Amino acid sequence: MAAAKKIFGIVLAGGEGKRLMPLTEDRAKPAVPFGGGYRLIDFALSNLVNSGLTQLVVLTQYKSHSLDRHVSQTWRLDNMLGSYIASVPAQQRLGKRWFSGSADAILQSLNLLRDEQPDIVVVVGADHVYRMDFSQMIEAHEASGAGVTVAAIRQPIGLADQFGVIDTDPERPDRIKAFLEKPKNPVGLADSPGEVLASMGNYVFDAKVLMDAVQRDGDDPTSVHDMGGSIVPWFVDRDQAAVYDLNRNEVPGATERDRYYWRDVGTIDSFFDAHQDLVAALPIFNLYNEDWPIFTQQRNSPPAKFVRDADGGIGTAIDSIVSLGCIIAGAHLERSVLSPWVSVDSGAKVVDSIVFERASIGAGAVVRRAILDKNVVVAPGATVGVDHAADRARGFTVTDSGITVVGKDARVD
Ligand code: ADQ
Repeated sequence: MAAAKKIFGIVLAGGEGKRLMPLTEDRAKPAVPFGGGYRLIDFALSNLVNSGLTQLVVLTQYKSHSLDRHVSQTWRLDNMLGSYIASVPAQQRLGKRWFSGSADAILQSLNLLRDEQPDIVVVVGADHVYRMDFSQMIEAHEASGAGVTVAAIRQPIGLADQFGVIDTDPERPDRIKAFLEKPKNPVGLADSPGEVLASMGNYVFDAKVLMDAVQRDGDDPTSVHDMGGSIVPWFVDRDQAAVYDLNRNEVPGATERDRYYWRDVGTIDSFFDAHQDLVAALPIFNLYNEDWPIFTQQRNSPPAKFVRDADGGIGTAIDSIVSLGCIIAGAHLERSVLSPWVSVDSGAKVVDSIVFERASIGAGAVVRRAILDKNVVVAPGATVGVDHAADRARGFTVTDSGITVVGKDARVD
């Protein structure tokens, strides 16, 4: 019997996440809380671990403290048979500089690959919400004979300028004929002009091929040194890039609604919308799939509690997610997601909102279409998301679509 191939996973987690400001003011994008108790990176790591990968590194750089802490406290494989998940900061191995792009991050971490000597390397981004079984993509990669395989999903053409857009040859639909990183004038798919085939930012490489590629890229002064901007196009130009459409992927327990679900939550609007996908009675993305769990830190916290207030007002929540440690006292929540240890007092209303850990919302306050970061205090009777001019005047971010974001530790009077 042939020895099993050794597979190594690299999670690219150094992105700055500028378009998620102010949520990324103090933390790397992969550490942004999501869905109550999770961090964005939990989705990538859960998918890799559920796919059977047990040697994983997380390459960090920008404001990585909270990300490092989350990875080291939560993602502990027990080192049996060499399993581990390690968070690796930019180490300046090639001179005193940070990573200049995602390919450079791998180049500067090549010692990890030299030490482990894997056969196959799976490289993934850290800031998407989805389920995917990478073992099926690895099989497809090996069958294709290509140097790299790029995971892809159809996306609306209006979003094409955020993605690598893939064109395939109808004669050989698994090969990438052309790859344009974030094109301004994209062409829609022949069978669906309103869509493009977008790279998910997840790649499978033969290890040696990846090592050669990032080294060659590092020697090229004209390169932008990132995976989508330089590495993938190099393989495409040599007819060495294959595509793996997520619609081929079968994840245990997936529902008809979420089997082809993938969201880049890189903007406040997309982050907000992805939360709305969680809260409906029939969620578009189902967190309750025990066959392909999304793992996160398990806290020693009491359950959420809903109580009457002193005047007999009833604490209620409809179409909402309420995490451990929350107390809802005579207040009403609707289509909202609360992280652990949030308190909401008498008569307050929280509608269409996302509230991070340890925020507190005082009696009679109204929070509407808003995101409140960690430790935000909304004073009794105050409002957020009700008067956008007043929100802006208080220094809060308000998006064009009318979502108000209140940064960490702020007090709202
Ligand atoms: P982007 O996400 O815009 O597009 P990039 O900024 O390179 O590309 O980020 C990719 C991943 O690498 C993210 O997880 C990010 O956190 C991480 N990263 C970025 N710079 C890094 C660095 N210096 N060190 C470590 N990690 C770093 C990419 C692809 C597109 C694809 C989209 C899908 O380039 O082709 O369509 O992802 O969202």
